[in-house]
Amino acid sequence: MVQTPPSQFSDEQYKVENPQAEVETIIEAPRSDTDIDLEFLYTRDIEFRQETIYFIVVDRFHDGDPDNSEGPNPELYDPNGQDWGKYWGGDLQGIIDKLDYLKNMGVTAVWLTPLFEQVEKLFIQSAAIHGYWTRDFKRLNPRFIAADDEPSLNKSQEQKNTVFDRLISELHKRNMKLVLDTVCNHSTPDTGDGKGELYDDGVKIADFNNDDRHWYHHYGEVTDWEDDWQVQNCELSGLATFNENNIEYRNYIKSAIKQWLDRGVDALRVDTVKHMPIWFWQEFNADIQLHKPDVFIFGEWIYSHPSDDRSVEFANHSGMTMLDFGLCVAIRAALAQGAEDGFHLIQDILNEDHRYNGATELITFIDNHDMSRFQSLNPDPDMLRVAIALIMTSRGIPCIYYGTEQYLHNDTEGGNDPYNRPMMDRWDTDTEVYRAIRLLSGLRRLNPALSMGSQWQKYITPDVYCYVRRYRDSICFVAMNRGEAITVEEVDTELPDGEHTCVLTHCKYEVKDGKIRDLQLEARGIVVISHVGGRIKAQTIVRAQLNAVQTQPGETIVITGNCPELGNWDIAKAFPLEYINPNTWFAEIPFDESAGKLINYKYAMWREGQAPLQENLVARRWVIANEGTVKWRDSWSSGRES
Ligand SMILES: [Ca+2]
Ligand SMILES: [Ca+2]
Repeated sequence: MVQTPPSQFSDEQYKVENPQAEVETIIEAPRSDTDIDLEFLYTRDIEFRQETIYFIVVDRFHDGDPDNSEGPNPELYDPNGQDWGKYWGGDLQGIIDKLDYLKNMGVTAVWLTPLFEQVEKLFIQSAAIHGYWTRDFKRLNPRFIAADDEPSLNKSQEQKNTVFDRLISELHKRNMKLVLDTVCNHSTPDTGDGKGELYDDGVKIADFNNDDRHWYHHYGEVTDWEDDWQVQNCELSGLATFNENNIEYRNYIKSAIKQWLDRGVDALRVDTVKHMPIWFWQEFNADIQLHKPDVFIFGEWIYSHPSDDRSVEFANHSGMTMLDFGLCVAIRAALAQGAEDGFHLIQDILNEDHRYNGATELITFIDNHDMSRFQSLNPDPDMLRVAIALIMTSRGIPCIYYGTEQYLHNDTEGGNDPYNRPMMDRWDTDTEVYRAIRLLSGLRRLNPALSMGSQWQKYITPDVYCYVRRYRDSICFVAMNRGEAITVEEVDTELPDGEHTCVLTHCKYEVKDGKIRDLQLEARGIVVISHVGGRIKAQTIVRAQLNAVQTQPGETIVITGNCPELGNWDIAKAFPLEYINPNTWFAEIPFDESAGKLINYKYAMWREGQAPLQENLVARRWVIANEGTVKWRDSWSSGRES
C-alpha cells in the first residue's frame, strides 16, 4: 500500500520515514492546554501598539558583571573590545543596570538578542555573540548570567533566582516588557565541534552528522534564492536546518518557548521566518498563544515588502506580525541616502498598507544588527532625528536599535556587520534623539491616533512631508523637512481651531479652518501637534478589526448585534467603526451591561440614501469577557463564493 503524504508536504519534502517508528520518544508530546477555564480564551489579549521597542545586542550593551565575561571558553572573549568576532562582555546585569536610563528615554519593551546557550567555537572568525547559533534552547548563555547562576531552565524553575529572573522582575516593576528572540529554523554551523549538535536542557537529542531520527534537512546550501522550495528546505551559511516535518522537533521547540513564557517573557521575536513553511508558523503560533493568549509575536521576514506576495501572506496568515523592511528601506533611501524622490518613497510604501490586515501592528525601524546603521549612511544627527520622529509618529510599532540615541556608529567597511554592533560607550540623557524618543514615546501612549489610527498625507514634496494620524476625535499632525528651511503656504491639519503647541519644540501654531498657514519648517525641522479626544472606558473593551471590505466615500462600517452596546439589532444604533485604510476598519467597543455574556454580532455597511448592506451570514457569536481587553479579527463576509 502506498501511503500518501499529507497535502502540506510535497513528495520531495516528505523525506522523513516515520521518525517515531522503533525509537523511543525523547520529547514527550505536550500536554493538552485545553483543560482550562474557557473564560480564559475570551479574556486576555495584548495591545502592543502603544509600545516603544528598544533592540539590544546583549554582548555589546553593558558589562554589568566582569566575572562572567570569559565564559566557558576564554578564547572567545576579547576584554579590549577590538576583535569584532569575539564576545566583549555585555550581559543581563548590564541591562538591569541601565533600565532606568531606558525607562527615562520612554522605552517600554526591550528586545534582546537570543539568550540561549550557543556553540563555543569560532566559525569564520566569529563567535556566536549574536545568539543565533543555539545548542540548547533550554539553557542560558553562561556569559549573560552570574557565574554561579544555574543556566538550566528546569533546574532554576522553582527558585527563579537567576539574573534572568531579576531582569524580568525589574522590567515588570517599571511597566516594561521583555521580547525574547528565538530561531526555529536552524541550530548551529559546522565549527569542527559537531554541526547541529542539539541539547534538551543538557541532554543530547540531535546531531546533524548522525541524524538517524531525522531532526534535520540534508539538502545542502541554498543555491537559487528564487526557488521557494530551496529557501525553505536548504541551508543558510552552513547552518544545520531543522526538519519541521518531525513532530519531535516541533514538540521540543514549542516546549522550550512555553517554558520561557512561563518564566515571565512578554513577547517573542522570531528569526528567519521566510525559511519555514507557513503551516509550521500557524501551528507554532496557535499552540504558543493557547498557552499564553496575551503574548505578542513578530517575525523577521528578511526584506519583506508590500509588493512581495509571500511576505504579505505571512503577515496576514501566519498568526504573527512582522518587521517592516519595506518601510525601513524607503526611510533609509529617502532620509539617509538622499534619494531624489525623497518622502514619496515612504508614501509609496504606506499607500500599500491595504495589502496588510494589520498595518498598524507592523514593527517599524530604520536599522538593525544585519545592516549598516543609519548614521553610517548619513552622519547628520538632525537627519537621524527626522527618521526617528517618522517611525515614532507613523503607523506601526517603532523599534530603536541600541545606541541610536547616542549617535553610536562605526563606519569601517561602510558600517556593515560586524561594525554595526559597537559597544555602547555613552549614556547621555540629554541628546536630541534621546529627548525626541522620550517625548514621542509618551505621546504614543497618550494619543490613540498615533498607536491605532489612520494616516493621511496632507502635503508632500521630496523634501517636505506633512501627515495626520486620526482615531475618532484624536488627531496628531506631523510635519518634517529633510531639506533646507522652507515655508509651506498652507496645510490642512484637521486640528480644532485655535492655538496649538508643538510637542518637540514648544513653538505655537495657529489653526484656522483646520489649516496652518505659512508653516515655517527649519532645515531638518519637525513639528508634532497632538490633540487627544475622548478615550473609550468600560469594564470590557473589545478591539474589533474588520478586513477585506471595500467601501466608497460616504459608506461606513458599523457593528450590530443582540446586546444594548451594539444597538439590540437596531441598525440605527449600531456601533460605528473607524476607517484605517482601504482594507481595515477598527473600533474599541465598550461593554458594561453585556460583560460576561454570550452575544451575537455582525458587521454592516451604512450607505447614504440606501438600505444598509449587512454581512451575509447568520451571526458571529462570542462570550464577552468579564473584564479586560479582547480582540476580534474578522473578515467581511459577503456570503458569495469568490
Ligand atoms: Ca560580563
Ligand atoms: Ca528551513
